[in-house]
Amino acid sequence: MTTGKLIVLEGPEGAGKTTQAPLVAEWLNNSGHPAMALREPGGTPIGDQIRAILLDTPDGAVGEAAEALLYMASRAQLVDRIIRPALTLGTIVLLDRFFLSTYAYQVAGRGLPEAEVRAANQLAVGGLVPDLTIMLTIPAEQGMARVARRGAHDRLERADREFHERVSRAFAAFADAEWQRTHPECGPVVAVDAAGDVDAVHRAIVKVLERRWPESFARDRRQ
Ligand code: Z5A
Repeated sequence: MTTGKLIVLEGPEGAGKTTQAPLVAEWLNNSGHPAMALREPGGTPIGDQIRAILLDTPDGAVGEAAEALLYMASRAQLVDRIIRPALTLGTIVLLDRFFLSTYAYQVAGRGLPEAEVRAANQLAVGGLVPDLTIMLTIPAEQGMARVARRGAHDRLERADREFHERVSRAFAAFADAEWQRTHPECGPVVAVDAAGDVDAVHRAIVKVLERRWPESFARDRRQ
């Protein structure tokens, strides 16, 4: 493999993105494909400061437009300083959340205008399109139950039920072929059922990668 790939993991809270991203990176590294796992917001010193503002600030203190632009600022820094250089070196980047999260939370959830958010994202990523997004799907109650078992609740996780329902419906729509056709900036999206245990979800993700790039990944399994 001479150039890297940007593979995004998306889905609602508790779907297992943060659990799966390092597992997939490890599987790729063990198969001889240099890979790294990153997350949004964060992943750079400035992005980590933005993450603290976004997730630790009391409800209502960050306005909706400011919130969207802070996500974009973290993303711009991550793309410029880490993701593009890594892709140039041939690294596969497993990214926990990207622009689809902005569509789900800021556009569908908060109600910000799609065209303006899309333009801001274009400035942030400079035309970078994921090679693949794996959308982890899980019933909202099951995902929230996982998060509740974990204990800590950040500001967004405490947002009201209707907000979470709008976010869930948005994530469900992203795997739809027509939605993808009209949102080429998000690249191809493949849904994976994330309701099973950690190993089952990991195997399902690996299968998607093997099917998508058999020349790169399926061969490794036969060796
Ligand atoms: N956000 C936004 O609004 N706009 C944007 O543009 C972007 C983000 C990029 C980031 O929070 C917040 O930013 C997020 C959206 C918003 N907020 N909300 N709400 P984060 O990074 O702190 O958290 P998250 O991305 O939402 O992660 P999460 O809630 O932790 O979900 P997850 O990563 O999909 O799940 P997990 O951490 O891997 O697992 C959750 C728990 O379930 C944990 O205890 C695991 O051990 C357990 N788990 C994981 N997989 C399984 C399976 N298969 N079975 C059983 N238990 C499991």
